[in-house]
Amino acid sequence: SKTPVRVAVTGAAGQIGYALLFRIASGEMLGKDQPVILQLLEIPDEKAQNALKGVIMELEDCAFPLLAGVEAHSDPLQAFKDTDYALLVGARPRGPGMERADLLAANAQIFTAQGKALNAVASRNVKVLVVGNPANTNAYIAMKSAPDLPAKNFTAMLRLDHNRAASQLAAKTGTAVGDIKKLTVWGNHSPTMYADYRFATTNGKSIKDLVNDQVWNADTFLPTVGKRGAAIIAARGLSSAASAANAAIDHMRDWALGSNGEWVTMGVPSNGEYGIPAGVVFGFPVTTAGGEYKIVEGLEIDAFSQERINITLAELQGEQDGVKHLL
Ligand code: NAX
Repeated sequence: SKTPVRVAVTGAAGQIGYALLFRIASGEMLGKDQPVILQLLEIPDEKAQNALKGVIMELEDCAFPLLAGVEAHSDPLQAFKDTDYALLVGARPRGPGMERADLLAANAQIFTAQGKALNAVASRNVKVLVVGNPANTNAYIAMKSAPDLPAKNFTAMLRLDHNRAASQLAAKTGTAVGDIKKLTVWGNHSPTMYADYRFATTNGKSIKDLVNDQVWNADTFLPTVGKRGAAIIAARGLSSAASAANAAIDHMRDWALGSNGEWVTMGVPSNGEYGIPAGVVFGFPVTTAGGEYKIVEGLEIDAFSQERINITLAELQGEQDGVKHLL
């Protein structure tokens, strides 16, 4: 059988962690033939470490045949040792009265330290997914703090936005969500993201032609996808967790195992594609194969799309400028 791979997960005792770890351990992320060792990180706080112990007891009690080991850590230098995959879920949430700049600064501290730790001890080919918000900027910070690792291996999660958009389009067109192809979400994981179905098909038919309603696109579809996280908080009293964990699994699985030619959305550092300045971690359409992603190039950007892309890019550059002095 295959040699186990190491998967680090931060924020492992949080609610996304609780929806994520069991699926990684059951083989849904890296394949049903791939043993994994989970290297879990939580803050040193006693309550968090105790909660982590409880999660580990439950992982043990699942008796997953693919789970070759579980470790609990409070130091990223230990949690990231030799890790092949790192899912950075833990982040500082916005507290009452906290300004945006404070939030950025608190997270800059976390992701600078974690980027440095990855740089020091992780596998030289570690694949990093940042889920913790602000996800794109946190991925940018970690990437900048890990100069010895390939920048392209630092990615941010836009897949939840992608999946949310797919589900809205399936409902609108009365087709199965699994039949939707060539959808993408540009930009920042925030309400400014631009879910773009101009190239998308369902059962091979153009969704743009089927919908044929630009007012619905601008006034219903985009706000529904953009505010979906808030709608879930309003309904559930808690932020999305199972769907976020599912998107993290989708992102990593497709990156590791390939998308079979299908488009998926990943937040990845730009090389200048579509006029996005190099280094900005931006949601792009990508295809994946052989453990690598490739940005889909050559798509036409119309005036409406350019305007949307400019808005989400400006927001990201604002975040980036807000942390520059801390890097
Ligand atoms: P929880 O508050 O339930 O869990 C977060 C956990 O992270 C806590 O147990 C906390 O102790 C831990 N933590 C905090 N700082 C840490 C650090 N420096 N090292 C290790 N662990 C640390 O939040 P949860 O609902 O699980 O959400 C986690 C993050 O995902 C949040 O930042 C959230 O905003 C973000 N999300 C991102 C999404 C995306 O699409 N990119 C969607 C879902 C989610 O909102």
